[in-house]
Amino acid sequence: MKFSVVTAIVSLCVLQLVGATSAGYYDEDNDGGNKCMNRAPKDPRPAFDLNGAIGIWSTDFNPKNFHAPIGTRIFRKKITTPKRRGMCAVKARIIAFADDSLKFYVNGKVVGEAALQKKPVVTSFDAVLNPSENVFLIEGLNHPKHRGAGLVAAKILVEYSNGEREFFTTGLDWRVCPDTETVTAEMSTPTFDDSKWGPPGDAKLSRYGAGVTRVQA
Ligand SMILES: [Ca+2]
Repeated sequence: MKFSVVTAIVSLCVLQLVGATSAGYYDEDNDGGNKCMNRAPKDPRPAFDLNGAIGIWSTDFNPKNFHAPIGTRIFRKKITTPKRRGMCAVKARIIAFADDSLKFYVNGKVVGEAALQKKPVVTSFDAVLNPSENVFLIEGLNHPKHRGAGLVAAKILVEYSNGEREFFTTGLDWRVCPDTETVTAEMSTPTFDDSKWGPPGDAKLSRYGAGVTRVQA
């Protein structure tokens, strides 16, 4: 009886490991021969807010009153993270803030959305990552009902397979599309050339206050 219980526990652990791998958190085929340990971070997830993030928009907003033209703006950032034995990106927890709404894409898939509300909106969600190279797109909308400012901001908490974590945020190193309001699949490919896109402007996230840019841990 004792042996059976132990066997059952061991079998369950093996099944969980197989499940984690097949869920796509870790793609061995794309690992280039490196073996990444797939284990959860040791300590609880930290409190989560937008500290350190820069609110961005296209540079056609008015810096005197921060009013921006109505419409959609598309922001892009490819992030390449270290890939060595025991450390590849597994997943990300993301907090995102929008005036007035946004869709958040990771590697071409919508992973989160901040739907239009009466006030600027903050939301958080998780996303599965590729081991090293990931493309992030934010489709932000300054809605005709609300007008005024346009802004998106995000913090991306990358969790690595060895239990380490690292933050990335929106900033002036992101790119903003100058000539279309329509997201295409091509924009999310790692090889997409965004050199003709422009740098965004700093849309002053601090104007909104800390209370609206924080989610529960
Ligand atoms: Ca607005």
